[in-house]
Amino acid sequence: MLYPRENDARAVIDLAGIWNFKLGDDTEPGETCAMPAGAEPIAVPASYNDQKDVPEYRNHYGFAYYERKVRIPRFFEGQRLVLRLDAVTHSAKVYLDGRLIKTHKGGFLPFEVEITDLVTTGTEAELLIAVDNRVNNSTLPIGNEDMAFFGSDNPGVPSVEAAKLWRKKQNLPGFDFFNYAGLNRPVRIYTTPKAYIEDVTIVPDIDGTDGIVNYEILVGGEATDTDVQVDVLDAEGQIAASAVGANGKIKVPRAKLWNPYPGEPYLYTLRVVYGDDIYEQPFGIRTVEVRGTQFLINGEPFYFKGFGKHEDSAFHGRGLDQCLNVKDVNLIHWLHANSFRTSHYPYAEEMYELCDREGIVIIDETPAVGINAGGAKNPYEYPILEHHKQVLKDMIARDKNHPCVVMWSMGNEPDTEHFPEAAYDYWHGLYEYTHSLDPANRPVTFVCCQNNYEKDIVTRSMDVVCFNRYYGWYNLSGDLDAACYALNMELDFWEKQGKPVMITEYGADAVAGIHECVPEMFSEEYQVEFYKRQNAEFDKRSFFIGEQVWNFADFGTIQGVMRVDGNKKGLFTRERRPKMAAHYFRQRWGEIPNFGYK
Ligand code: BDP
Repeated sequence: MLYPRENDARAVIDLAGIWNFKLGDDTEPGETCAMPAGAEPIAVPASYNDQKDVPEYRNHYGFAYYERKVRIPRFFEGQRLVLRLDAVTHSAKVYLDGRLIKTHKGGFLPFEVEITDLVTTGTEAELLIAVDNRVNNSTLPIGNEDMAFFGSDNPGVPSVEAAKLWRKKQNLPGFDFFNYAGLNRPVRIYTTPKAYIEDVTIVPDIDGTDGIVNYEILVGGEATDTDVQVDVLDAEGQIAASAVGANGKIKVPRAKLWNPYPGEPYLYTLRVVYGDDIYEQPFGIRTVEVRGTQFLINGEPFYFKGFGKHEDSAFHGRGLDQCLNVKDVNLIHWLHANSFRTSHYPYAEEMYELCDREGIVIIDETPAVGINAGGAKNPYEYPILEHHKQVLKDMIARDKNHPCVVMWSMGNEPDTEHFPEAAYDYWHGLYEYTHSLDPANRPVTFVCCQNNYEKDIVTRSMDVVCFNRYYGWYNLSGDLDAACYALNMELDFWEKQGKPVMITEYGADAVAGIHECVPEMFSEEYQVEFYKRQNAEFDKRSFFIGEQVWNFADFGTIQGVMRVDGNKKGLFTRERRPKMAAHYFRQRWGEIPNFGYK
């Protein structure tokens, strides 16, 4: 799906601003819907939860209603009009003048609906969006209504069933990040001519010093007799190569490659013209490949230095915050890091555009988190497979052209121990499906859970082994000697699989400001020691291709006995102040090159 861009042929109306808002309940609205009375102001895009300090906003369960008027200017007459919603978390029902025009499931990917025939230019229409924040065993991420992951649902009385009678209905997510909801990303209306460019796919390659641009253009709408014209523009806007036709292969002589920062992340633009329509798609010329135990970018062995992140900040919740994104990218540069994983859902498209431009490498992850009931039941019996496939399809359709995206992560920490065969069938099937979806055939992985890796038969079948481990924190707590011993046992195991291996989460909570001479858990010193000791082990292993710490910054979580004011495993606080560990990594990563370290 193309990102909405303005140009000589297309206009975009951004519906950001203050909307009318009203909390509902878990009753699903039907084919028609009116805005409930008593609306309150709400900012869009942003999560609603922290915009008003009442428990009803914070802990809401069910539908919430967003409403505003939209007016399509008269001079848009004759254009095709599309309403695009970038992320409605977790599901949406969209109404225009009270009539249902679109439903969508999944809170982290865009969807759109053509409204050309549903609105009259020069008059006002009412846009109403009903947003459902509930998570359950059929959504991604998973919420398990019988068992909270980080909260406690044990009422302390003999009958859990009885307790349910007086317990308020609530989301019990199978993940620790706060269940921020609402219109988290932009809502826009864009125009195209009636005959339009529907999709652009670019698969770059390198041939000696030349760049190869394989492209495919999909067109839609009214038939025209004009052909598709494509130009490759260099960073100065000069034409570097051209072609005619809806698909083909273009050679860019002496191409400049896209390289991770501090290398140059050079960007070209594919300018597509079809009849009256124009679309300009930025792209980079670079290759990605797994060979033996190495992960190659442009043929060179790359070492991942970075983190798992979250889209999370005060007031905005999970709402798009461009200022924070720029700040984070600059902090990533400050740390001499080169990569992150979009744990645990695809991020806003604006962040990928920034990372293309700034040369930051992304492992792109779906919201498939929480497929794990700790062995209590087989999570592969949850009705999620079709939705998971849809999410993979939509994520790849959205992100396939980004040079920053080098690998797909199908999900995070599922159960692979208690139902190993079911896990294999589920994840390996999806692995093949994901490969079939990506025209550029990037490496595919998922992130293995902190469970018994010997029983797990699926992680070893991925292109890259990605594992999360908390030796010295959740297990062997406070004992870094034992932690290193266990880590080495595990590294010995992974070494035998003959795959590139990286750690995608490890870390210790550290409350900024707690200092100790003898490092103990929750102090900044312990967090540094934890990393120093384990990094020293990683450095001894040649098949080990990267370290991504958990987490870039402290983040908001569900309340529960495991968390004091959120998850504190950040290198930075939630306000982006560095902890000692940030300074430690800045030094370490400054000495580790992007290429050729292993
Ligand atoms: C891992 C999860 C991550 C959590 C982390 C933690 O992948 O989302 O935040 O543990 O507990 O299991 O800090």
